[in-house]
Amino acid sequence: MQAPTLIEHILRSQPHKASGELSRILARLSLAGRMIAQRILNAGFLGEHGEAGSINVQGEEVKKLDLLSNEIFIRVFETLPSVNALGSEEMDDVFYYDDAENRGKYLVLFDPLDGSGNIDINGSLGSIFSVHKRSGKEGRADLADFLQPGNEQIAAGYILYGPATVFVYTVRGQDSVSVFTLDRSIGEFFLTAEGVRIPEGKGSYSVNESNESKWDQKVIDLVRSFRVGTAPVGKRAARYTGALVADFHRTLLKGGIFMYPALSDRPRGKLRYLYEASPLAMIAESAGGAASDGSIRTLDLQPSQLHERCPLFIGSKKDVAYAVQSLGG
Ligand code: AFP
Repeated sequence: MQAPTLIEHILRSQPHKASGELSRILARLSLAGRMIAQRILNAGFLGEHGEAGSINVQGEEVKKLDLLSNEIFIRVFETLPSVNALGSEEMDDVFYYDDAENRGKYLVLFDPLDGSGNIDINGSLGSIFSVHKRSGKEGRADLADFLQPGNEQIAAGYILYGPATVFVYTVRGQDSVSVFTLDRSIGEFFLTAEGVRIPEGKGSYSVNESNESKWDQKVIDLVRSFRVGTAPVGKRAARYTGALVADFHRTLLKGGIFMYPALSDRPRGKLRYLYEASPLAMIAESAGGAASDGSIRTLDLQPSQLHERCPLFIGSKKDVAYAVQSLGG
């Protein structure tokens, strides 16, 4: 039997009385994913590898593909007036279209190309997204509309550009995570897994161990316990790709924990709350897992800036609970 396409799945899952706006946003996100996947495939011979020559708001070197991917996200929502404004890891401030005053209630936030350090080595990359709603206001959205805790997200997901391109999403109230794989020959995503649950008691620990000298002693002990097998939840194998989406996707399917703790020179770690931690936390919880900053549930954190960072411990429920307990949270 032919598996449903992503669009069929989105429409089938939409509540009866829904206006269809969210479905259209998800459909456009899948379009952005297909366009970026194609761009990545061709980047090597189109001269689109390498640095763009600028530094982003995070103080990081911007790659050409970061900018191209960001442009793609902007373009796909231009003709969708239900989307009022955008927030992107690659843009310092909120992005408005020229007709922002007349646009709708949805806000889309995204990290257009996560793990861009992997571009030039043909490693895995990803895009992360979330959809938020403004509360009962008309006109142009303001910054405050974007500063919502993760538990207010309407939908969240990611696209992983690996050997295959996969689209993973969840919608608030459904508590179910679905995975779709792109058939490149016809440009269509097909359902490949539904109701995904993060396995318990197995999998990997995923952390950049070269940061050990900048960790708190409790983090050093925690990571060691996963490595040598003294953690009560069991021993975990070490895996780290340097692309959060790839490391998270493995954790989602195989179990274990991904960690990006606070560092002595970065007290709130490296990862961005709105663009990385919060959407993935929604996926993790919808798949029966958990996410925390070491003491507070990730989805309960209240951001005060667009580019706010937070430590992240995410994955199997018991592994995250053990991490939080070990850190004294
Ligand atoms: P880049 O997009 O700059 O490569 O950053 C990727 C990332 O935000 C996330 O995808 C990784 O998990 C994390 O940073 C890797 O950071 P380290 O290089 O410090 O381990």
